[in-house]
Amino acid sequence: MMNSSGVLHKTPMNSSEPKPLVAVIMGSKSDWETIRHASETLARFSVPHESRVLSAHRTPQASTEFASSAKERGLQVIIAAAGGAAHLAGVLAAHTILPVLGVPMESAMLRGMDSLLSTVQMPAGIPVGTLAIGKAGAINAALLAIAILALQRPDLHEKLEAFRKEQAETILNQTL
Ligand code: RP5
Repeated sequence: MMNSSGVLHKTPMNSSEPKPLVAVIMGSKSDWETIRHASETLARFSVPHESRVLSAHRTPQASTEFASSAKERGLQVIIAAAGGAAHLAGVLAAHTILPVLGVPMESAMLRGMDSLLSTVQMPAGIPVGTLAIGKAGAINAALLAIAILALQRPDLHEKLEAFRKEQAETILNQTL
């Protein structure tokens, strides 16, 4: 879990908290400012989730161990955010059959095109569902994770319907 000040926790702070269904993994703490929007969206829908830093390159063993045990820990969807040589989502996907949603981070040098291409161009057989670069991708990864959970959870389906309705009404009521 990661608290509001960005401090990372590997496990829920309180053992009475529900087990996380979604993991929000990021390649660096520097990604938090963007990927926190995924965490906030999951929280808005009251979806239990955990957030932590794991790097395909800097912590390769911990990354593969996390993905290999994710399903048995009760996780149902993994969101993976990384920038630059963004191999995190692909590496996690290689070690689990859970759905992995990749969010390319906007990089300083190439504005996220490097992140996008290295996340999206997976070889056939190991899928990563890749979202947009940056904040929109972070929010949509969470919404897609919720939609996946909603296939078995009518309460989440209803919340998604309500969210869409509210979003449309907000736009239609805008004044210029
Ligand atoms: C990637 O390198 C991370 O996902 C991050 O987007 C980027 C830069 O990381 P830092 O150098 O800020 O830790 O692995």
